[in-house]
Amino acid sequence: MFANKEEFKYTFLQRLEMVYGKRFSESTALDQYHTLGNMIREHISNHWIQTNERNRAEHKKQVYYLSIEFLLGRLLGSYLMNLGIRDVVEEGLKELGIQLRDIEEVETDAGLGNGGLGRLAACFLDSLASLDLPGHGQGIRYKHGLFDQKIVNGYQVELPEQWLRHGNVWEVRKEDLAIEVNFWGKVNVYTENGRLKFHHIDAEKVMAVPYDMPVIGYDTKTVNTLRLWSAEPAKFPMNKNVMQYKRETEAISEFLYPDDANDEGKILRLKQQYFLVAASIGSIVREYRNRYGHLKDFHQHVAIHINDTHPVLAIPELMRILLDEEEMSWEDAWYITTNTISYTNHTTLSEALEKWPVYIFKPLLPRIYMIIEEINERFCRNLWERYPGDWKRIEEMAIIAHGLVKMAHLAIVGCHSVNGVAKIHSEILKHREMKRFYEYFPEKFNNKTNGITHRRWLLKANPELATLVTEAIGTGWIKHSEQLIELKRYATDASFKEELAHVKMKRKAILAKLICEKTGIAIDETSIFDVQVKRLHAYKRQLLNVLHIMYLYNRLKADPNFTIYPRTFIFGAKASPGYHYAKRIIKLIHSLAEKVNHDKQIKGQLKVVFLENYRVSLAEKIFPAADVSEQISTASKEASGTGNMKFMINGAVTIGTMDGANIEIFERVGSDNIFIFGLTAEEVLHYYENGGYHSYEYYHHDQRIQQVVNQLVNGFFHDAYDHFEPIYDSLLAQNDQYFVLRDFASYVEAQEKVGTAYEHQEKWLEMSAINIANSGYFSSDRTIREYARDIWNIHE
Ligand code: 26Y
Repeated sequence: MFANKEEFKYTFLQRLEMVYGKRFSESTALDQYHTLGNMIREHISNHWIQTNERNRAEHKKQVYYLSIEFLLGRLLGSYLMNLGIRDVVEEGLKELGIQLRDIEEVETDAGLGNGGLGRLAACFLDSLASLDLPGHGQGIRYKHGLFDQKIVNGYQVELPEQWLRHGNVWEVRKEDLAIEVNFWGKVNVYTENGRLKFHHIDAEKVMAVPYDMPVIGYDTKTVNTLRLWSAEPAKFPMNKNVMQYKRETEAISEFLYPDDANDEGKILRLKQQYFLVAASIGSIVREYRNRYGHLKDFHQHVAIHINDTHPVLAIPELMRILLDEEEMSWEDAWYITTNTISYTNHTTLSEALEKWPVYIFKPLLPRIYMIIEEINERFCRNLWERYPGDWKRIEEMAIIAHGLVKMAHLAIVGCHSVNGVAKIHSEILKHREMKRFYEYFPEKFNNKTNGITHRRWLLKANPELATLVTEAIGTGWIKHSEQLIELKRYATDASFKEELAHVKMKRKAILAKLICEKTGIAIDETSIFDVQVKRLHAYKRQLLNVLHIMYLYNRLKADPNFTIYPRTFIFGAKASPGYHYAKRIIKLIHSLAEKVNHDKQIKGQLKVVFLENYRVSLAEKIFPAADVSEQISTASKEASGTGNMKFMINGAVTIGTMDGANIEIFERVGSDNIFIFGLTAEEVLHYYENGGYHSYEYYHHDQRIQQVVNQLVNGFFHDAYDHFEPIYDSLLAQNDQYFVLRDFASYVEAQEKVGTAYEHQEKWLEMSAINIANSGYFSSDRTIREYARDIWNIHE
């Protein structure tokens, strides 16, 4: 179709005029974007159909990845790259007088997620398709993705995100494949031919309408599917109040993470979860029945993966279909269900472990609740046999206890595989958080260290560096990321390092320009770009970073002879709307920036920048420009982290704790090429178990700490003098749950080492090159191969 740029130009112009009824000269960037998008969709439609036909004909086992989040970002650039037509298109457009980059910029991010878990799902889709594996995503087509963040006077303001405002060129609505989902009502139980029957009556029906998006792999004909479900009123609603019914129905796919502070919000979240699951399983089963007629060997041809516990109702939903529709025995249904479904845990934080009150659950999903009760009873009976008389243990492990349904327990009991996302995380699950379950089901537990698609995060995001890499080691790394290790021998090659420095400078200049445009802050392009971008959360300790900057500032002010290598501290973070503490940290960063950036006395040695509305497309501009990657979570708290990998592959050096995947980065690059500080996970957990840390002592004994902590409340930040009291209290009155003060001295020391190391450019560039060389392991291709082999049992 686009054999050469002449052909491309011809088709492009013809399509544009045909669809928009205007001359090219009158067209907008948005028209051009839509035209390109439509051309790509047509271009791949044959491969999309063929992929589905091949899957059917070859009876290949299919994987479905169920996730409440898919943080896709922009798709145009990534699809052009994966199809290998970027150059043709770029050159063709140039001859028409337009820049491909400008067209790319009008695409709104598909921001259907809030952080690592959602971006991981998106990276996995790319790897599945690129490895020619039959793996598809299923999620919710939220009308509004994660809120748009505006900063007003230093405070975060949330605006509804509107990614569908101009339509979505990548999707195909498939109304004929809609699935009916049932809520509320009651269950009639009766006997028929000696079998118990369950009849769900008076249910409120909701239509789940699928929108399919193609997932185009790199340099392959495989086109998988991401199916996103939209909630619509049923054709013939039985409800009295039709308007209210319509509103309530559409609310299901309106927002990602509606506020769940009250019961109404909780009901809506649980509705979303069941909606996703019932629609996904419903469509998988329907397709399967069409092909095989019955569900007896379902687990041999289908694998369903649940991304955290949010889609865990897949377990009782599949049971419901096998029991009530297929009329299987409990034992057969259970065997098929547990052998089909597998589960990844992404956190050990107790506030993120989902527990639903029975009083909400039972009326909303009456039949599903009955099935969970039965699963729980059978499980508890087994526990009783194994641990007779051990009430405490059984109570601890039960799926329903004290009026709550524990979703993680349901996941472990109902899946054949449970995995953590980094070595240390999986160990913590086995030996602490899920210890009892590991004792009972040791064979289920395994680790799959996270990865990122190196194609988006290096090849697409940083073409300058990608070209340099290719010049050194050829193009093999694009499909085989492990080949990046061949860069190791260039780590001491002077001309390679010179090029590397050049590329980094170029990317820093691009980011500096963007920062200036967005914030008005002029930054020194030769300063160290020290970056912390991630969700805002106490455990991620943006506060530790801030306190260190305050300390540097104080020192520069107090001692005119003290100098540092100039540094620009760059932040990007959204705070979840109800998380007031996190929002205060955002304000704190802004207040600090205000003070530091305008202080002539420190002679531009320090700058603080907050980039608003951090999201995938912005991330792609930040990672390539970073010198230092801040991965400073309280050890044991960050399950893995994946930003750390995106920095590493772009040649940034990590300053971090021994937490999550940092540990595996450390193991690969060695202690000379990473800056590690702070308590270990063992030490942190020991403190938690023995209550041994007293933050006040650290405050009392360390003048530097005392000064910066006092400055939170003593009028130092005069624009918000009483706004930071809760932060002050978290550090002292609440005894610093995240060990910020405990790790402060060690962090300062590590930061000093960073500054010194950077001054030795030759050595620094060597560190940078070694980081890139060792990043191949952290490709999601590797991760997906492991899932495919160990958990899903699927093959190309
Ligand atoms: C439902 C609600 C309580 C909830 C909403 C979102 C619970 C969890 C989440 C999201 C969690 C998340 O993004 N976790 C991150 O997953 C990444 C991918 O595995 C990890 O790298 C990262 O450490 C972890 O915080």
